[in-house]
Amino acid sequence: MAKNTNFYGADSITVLEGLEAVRERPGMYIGSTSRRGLNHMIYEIVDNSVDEHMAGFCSEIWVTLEKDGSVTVRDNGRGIPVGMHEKGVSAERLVLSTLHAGGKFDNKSYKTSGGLHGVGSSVVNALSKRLTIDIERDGGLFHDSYEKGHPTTELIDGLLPMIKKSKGHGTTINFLPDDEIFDTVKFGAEEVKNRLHQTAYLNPKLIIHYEDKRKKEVESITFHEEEGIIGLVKSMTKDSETVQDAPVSVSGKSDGIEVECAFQYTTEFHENVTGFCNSIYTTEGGTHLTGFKTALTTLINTYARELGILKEKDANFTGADVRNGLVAVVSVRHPDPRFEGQTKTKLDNPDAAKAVSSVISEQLQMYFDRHLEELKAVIGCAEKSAKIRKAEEKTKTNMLTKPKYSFDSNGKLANCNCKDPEKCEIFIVEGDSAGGSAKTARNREFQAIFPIRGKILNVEKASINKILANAEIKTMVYAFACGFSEGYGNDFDISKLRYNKIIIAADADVDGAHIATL
Ligand code: 0RA
Repeated sequence: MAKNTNFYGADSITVLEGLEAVRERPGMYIGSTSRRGLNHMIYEIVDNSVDEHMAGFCSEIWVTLEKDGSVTVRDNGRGIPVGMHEKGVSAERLVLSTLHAGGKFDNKSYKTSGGLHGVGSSVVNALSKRLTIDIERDGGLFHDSYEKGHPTTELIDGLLPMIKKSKGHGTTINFLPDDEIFDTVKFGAEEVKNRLHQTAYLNPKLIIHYEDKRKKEVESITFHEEEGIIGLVKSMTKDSETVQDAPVSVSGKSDGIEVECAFQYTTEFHENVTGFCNSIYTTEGGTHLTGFKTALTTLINTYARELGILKEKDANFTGADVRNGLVAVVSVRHPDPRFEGQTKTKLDNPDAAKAVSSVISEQLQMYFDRHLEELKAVIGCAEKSAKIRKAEEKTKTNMLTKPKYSFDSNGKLANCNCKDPEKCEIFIVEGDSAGGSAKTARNREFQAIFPIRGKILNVEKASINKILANAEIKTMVYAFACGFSEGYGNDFDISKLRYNKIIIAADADVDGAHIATL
C-alpha cells in the first residue's frame, strides 16, 4: 500500500470497535431485528435528509426500494462534507463510521435536528451487507463504499476520490441490509409509505418521492402535504362526524421552541392527541403534550365560567372531559430534545411544556374570542363527557357505599347463612309466588332465593345507567358480588363470586326465556 493511502482513516480502531458493538447488539441501536427494525433503517437515513431540509438546504428526497432488495435515499441538500476533518480523516468517513457523531458537527447549523438522535447513518452502515454513498458538492461527485461498516474504497491522501466534475449538490446513499442481522430483509411497503407520508405532513415544504421497483409494475408516489399538520388532522378525522367544520391551527414560538398545533373535535367518545418533536413521532407522549393538555383544560374551564355554562357551584371540567372527541396534533421544534421512556419516544424537556402551554393559551384564546359558536360547540363536547362521568360516578359510589353482603335493594333476596361459595347456590326464580314457595322449601344454610318479575331489562341494549338503575339487576350484581364491567372500566372479578351454582328456574314461556338469556 502506498504511503498516505489507506482504506481506513485515523482512529480506525475505535471506530470499528464502535460499529462491532452495533452488530453485536443491533436491537439496542435499531429497536429490533424484525421487519420494524428493518424499516427503521430507511427512516434513519431519510431523517438525516429531513434534518438537512429543516436546516433550509434540501427541498426534495427520493426513496427507492430497489429490485435487488437494497434501498436508495437521495436528497438535494448540501451533501455530506467530504473535506478533511480535524481528526485527519474525510468528514464523510466520520459521519458513516462513528457512533454518536451523527451528521451534526456543530449544533448551530442543525438548530432543531432530531435525526435518529444523532447516530443514524453509522448504525445503518454497520448493519448493511454493503453501502455506497455518492456526494455531489465542492464541484465534484465523490464516492465511497462499505461492507458491514468497513470501508472498501481507497482514500487518496486521506480524501475520497472524485469520480467526475459536477456542479450539483446532494447526497445519495444506497444500502443492502445484512440478512445475517435481520429476521427478514423485505421492507414493508405500507409502513414505509405511511412513515414518509407522515414526514411530509410535518414538513409541508418538503417533497418526498417514493418508488417501489420490486414490483412487476413499479409503484411511484409523491408525498407533498402543503397544509402540514392541518392536513394530518383532516386525514385523522376523515371517517368521523366532526363538531367543527375544519381543524383549528395555532402556532408560535416561545423560549426558542417552535410550537404548532392543529385540532378538530369529533362526536366520538374518545380522544387522540398525537405529538411530534423535530418530526419524530413521540409514541409515549411527553412534556409537549402535557403543556397542551394543561393549557386546553384551563382555557375551556375559564370560558365555560365566563359564558355561565359552568355555574359557581359546579366543579371544573376534567382534562378528559375537555378532550372528549378531540383529535389533535402537537408538533414542536426543540434545539436540544431529550427523549426518555421505554422506547426513547417520550419528550422529557420541561421547557417544552412551558412553551406549548404559553403558545396555546395565548393563540387559542385569540381564536376562540373570534369564534364563539365554535367555542360553544367545543364546550358542548366537554359537557356531554362530564354528564356521563357524573352519572357513572354516582352509580359507582351508590354501589360502593352499600354493604357488599346481604344487600337487597327491595328486600327480595333471601340469602343463605353460609359464606363459602363452594357450598352456596342461588335460585333465580320467576315471580314472587314461586319465590315464596321456594323460600319455604329451601335449605337456608346454603340456598339463596331471588325472585324476579317477568320481563327483565335487556342489558345488551340498555345504557349502563339504566342497567344499574334496575333494582333486580342491581340486586343480582350485589348478590353475585363480582362487580360489573362496562365500556369505561372493568371491575368484574369472577373470583369474588359468592355462589358457585346459579340456578335459573323460569317458566317455559317468553318471559322465562328472557330471564334465561340474561
Ligand atoms: C454535516 C454538515 C453539513 C451537511 C451534512 C452534515 C449533511 C448530512 C446529510 C445526511 C444526508 N444528507 C445530508 N446532507 C447534508 C453541512 C456542511 C456545509 O456544507 O457547511
